[in-house]
Amino acid sequence: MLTLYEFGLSGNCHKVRLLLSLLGLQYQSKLLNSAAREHKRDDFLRLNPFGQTPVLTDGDTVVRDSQAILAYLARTYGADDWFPQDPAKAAEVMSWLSTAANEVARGPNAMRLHHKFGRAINMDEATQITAQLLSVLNLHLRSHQWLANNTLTIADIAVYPYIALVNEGKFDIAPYVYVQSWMKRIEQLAGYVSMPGIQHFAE
Ligand SMILES: N[C@@H](CCC(=O)N[C@@H](CS)C(=O)NCC(=O)O)C(=O)O
Repeated sequence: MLTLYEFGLSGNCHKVRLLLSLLGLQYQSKLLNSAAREHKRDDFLRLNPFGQTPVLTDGDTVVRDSQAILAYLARTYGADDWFPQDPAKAAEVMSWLSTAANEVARGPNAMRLHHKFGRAINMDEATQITAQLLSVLNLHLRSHQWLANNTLTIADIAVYPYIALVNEGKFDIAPYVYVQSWMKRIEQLAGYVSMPGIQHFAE
């Protein structure tokens, strides 16, 4: 049985929900109460010593970190394209997983944490990272349908949520038309699931 320990409003948790749904996998959701700091309790810290969601358990296997969970699910339950065995293709996916953990986290995720949850951040830095990230994505997606290997992979799933939530960080995505078309393609996938706050581009 797959169990996802999650926060309802977390984009990192949404990556996992989205892939679980696209793969048609059943799972049990354990919603943690962040206000009650359930993610800092001993029983949860045994699963993730960083005290962060998401965490996925699959029988005795415990996986922390959204990128690691996507990789685990893809290799365990998905077709090879999702996260290929081929080293060069895997590296291309990995490069975008790193972008999700770095630029996406320090840019659009940080801006949303500030505007939606009141987190103190360096706004100039986060805005500059977000603008550069969206420019890079827009240029890439001008000539590619998907982020890696010209096919849908976990790279798209890892980067998508905080870009789709960028309006909650008060960043204007209007100029980035190729990014919007990519988000529309993701929204139209069979099994797509949304979350509160996501801006939709598909009619
Ligand atoms: N690199 C981690 C980051 C996880 C993360 O920052 N989780 C947030 C929710 S989106 C969290 O649990 N924050 C609570 C805390 O850090 O105390 C991942 O991708 O899963």
